[in-house]
Amino acid sequence: MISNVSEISFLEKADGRGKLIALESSLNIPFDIKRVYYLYDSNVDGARGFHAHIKLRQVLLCVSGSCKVHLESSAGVVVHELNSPSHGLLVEGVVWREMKNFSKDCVLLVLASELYDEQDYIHDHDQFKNILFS
Ligand code: T46
Repeated sequence: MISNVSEISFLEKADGRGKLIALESSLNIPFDIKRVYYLYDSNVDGARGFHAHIKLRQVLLCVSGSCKVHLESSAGVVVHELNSPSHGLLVEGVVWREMKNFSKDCVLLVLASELYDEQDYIHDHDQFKNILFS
């Protein structure tokens, strides 16, 4: 099972008024964006995620604050800190994710390639491992 995680940077349009970043399907986001959601007011001592997806492709970035994203794939577990609106993570294939260490002001923005589908989730870690190494 192929899984892939890569860092992705976005071009800032900066001028005397501040900064702007545009996220565009099939340009700087390598899929058609079908859904956008954001996690905010997350418990600073809490954790979210604890699942993998079968089909979903995502880009995750913090438009405010920071958090850590633990990603487990065939390459092992890698922890990424998201702390910039101009740097995100592209997550594709079967990757187990856990989000932790949320700052109080964290707004984690997620761009997704599919509409919400509970059937696309793997919540059982053993099942995830079986699929990953099948
Ligand atoms: C992911 C990480 C980064 C919806 O109704 N629509 C949606 O599009 C989503 C994403 C969730 N929900 C409902 C389902 C639950 O009742 O919102 C509630 C919280 O969702 P969940 O427990 O899945 O949240 P996280 O933070 O564990 O995971 C979410 C995404 O579900 C997941 O795709 O990769 O953020």
